[in-house]
Amino acid sequence: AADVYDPVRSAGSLHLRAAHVLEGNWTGTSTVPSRGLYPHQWSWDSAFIAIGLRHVSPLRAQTELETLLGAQWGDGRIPHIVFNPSVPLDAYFPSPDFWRSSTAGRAAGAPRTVQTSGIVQPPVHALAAWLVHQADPGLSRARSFLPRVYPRLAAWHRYLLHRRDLGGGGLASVVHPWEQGMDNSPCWDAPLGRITPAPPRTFRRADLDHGSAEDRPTDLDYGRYVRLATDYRDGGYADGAGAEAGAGAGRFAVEDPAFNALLIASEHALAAIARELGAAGTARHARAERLTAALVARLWDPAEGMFFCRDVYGGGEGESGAHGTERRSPSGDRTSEPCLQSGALEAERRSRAGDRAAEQRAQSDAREREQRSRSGAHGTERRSPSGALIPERSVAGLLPLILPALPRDIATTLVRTAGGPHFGLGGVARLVPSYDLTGHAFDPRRYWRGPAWFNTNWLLERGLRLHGEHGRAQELRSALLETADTSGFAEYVDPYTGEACGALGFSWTAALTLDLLH
Ligand code: 9YW
Repeated sequence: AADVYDPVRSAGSLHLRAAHVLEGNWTGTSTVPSRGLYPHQWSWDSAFIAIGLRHVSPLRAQTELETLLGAQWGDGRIPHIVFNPSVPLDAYFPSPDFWRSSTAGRAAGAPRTVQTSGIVQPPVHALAAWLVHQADPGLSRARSFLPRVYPRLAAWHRYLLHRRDLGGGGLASVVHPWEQGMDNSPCWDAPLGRITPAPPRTFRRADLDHGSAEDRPTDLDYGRYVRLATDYRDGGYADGAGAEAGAGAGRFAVEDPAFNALLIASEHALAAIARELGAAGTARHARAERLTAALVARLWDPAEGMFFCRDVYGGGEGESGAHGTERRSPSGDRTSEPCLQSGALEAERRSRAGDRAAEQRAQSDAREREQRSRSGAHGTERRSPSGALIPERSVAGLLPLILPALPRDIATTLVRTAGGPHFGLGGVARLVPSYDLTGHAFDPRRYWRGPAWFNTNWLLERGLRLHGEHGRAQELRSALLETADTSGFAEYVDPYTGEACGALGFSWTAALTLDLLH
């Protein structure tokens, strides 16, 4: 029947339509995420876009990354937005006059001519550069693409691994929810709860001109985003000790599993680039493996079978947090998180069900995990602020599946968790949701609190293939292609129905569709 989706029949035209979306969003030097909502260049969007664009124009894909890297700061950071000077200031908030990069960011080496934001986004860039090179090595060599981008990518990783190791355990921290890319994820609720919001009348939300308010972050969250960004700017965008001087209203630092997994995958890609350029690359591979071990040590929760975010400034001595009550995080750390730790939740549920033995088991498991984490049983944690795990199940906690050096048992467990009740892969969910289907904050339409996104599902598809889960990868690939097609390349979709949310004709959705078609 005509209304049954047939991937073979539609593949050709899907390819053309995806390429057409990217054509329409191309500005001449880079690609906007979407014409209406996001009229500038976004950092991790550009990396995903380049990964798809390489199949239609390797030259444009190289240019996309070169334009972004052209706005890199002297300290190595790649800004999360590069502003297009021909777009009116009120088209997007926060605009260049908010970030004031060329003045407030001078000490950190912000560029003088181009205006940018001062925060970062996940480091997908070295991975993108390597994939773009591989699409047309001849063109890449003729244009010296890799020799030109390599030093910039290396400086970017140096910035993240040194200036942003705020937890002291070897991983990079994000200092703003926008940096992790999943703006209003429930993972940020507890650490954000400690931040005093900027007053609502001091800023204007341009995002509400384009998206429906029910799908977007709340005003209260927005006030906190603005406060954090203002404090960072007023501290000259300094990190670490310098940052604390500028932070008046509270501190935010989170080690996120997706951000760090992407950094590690990109470190493996940098090793491959180094080899292509005639160096050994072995030191970088070794570093990527050490980072994988640090990721497991600091963020893996064996009892929950997934990775969690670490709230670096959470759970400190005497801290009661904005919500007053101290709770236990998934690994038993103290946290000011408002919802119950899952071991405790399980004990409570079993107790209600009258299952005394299971209840005691759950309680003693929780105690054991607490002791393990207090005594630093994972071994590699240094003292300094180690914080607490945040007991919210985000898709970010599955994305380390993209890592080649992930221990086999962890990869197997992650696949099982993805297919279980919280994420519904291959079961109740059409695409893997951004947040726990059974979670207290789940909302199938509100941005990063439930809807499914194409970039995270594309990463999962890659991870499944990497770890030999070809059947599941194939299923997810088909679901992605079908949903991209039927949703009009939506920004994100309802994870159950695939119904379109946010902007249509969204660049990374089109780009990753192209990549899956190849
Ligand atoms: C915003 C551009 C960006 C993405 C982020 C996404 C959203 C910007 O859009 O943030 O104004 O909310 O959360 O991941 O890079 O597509």
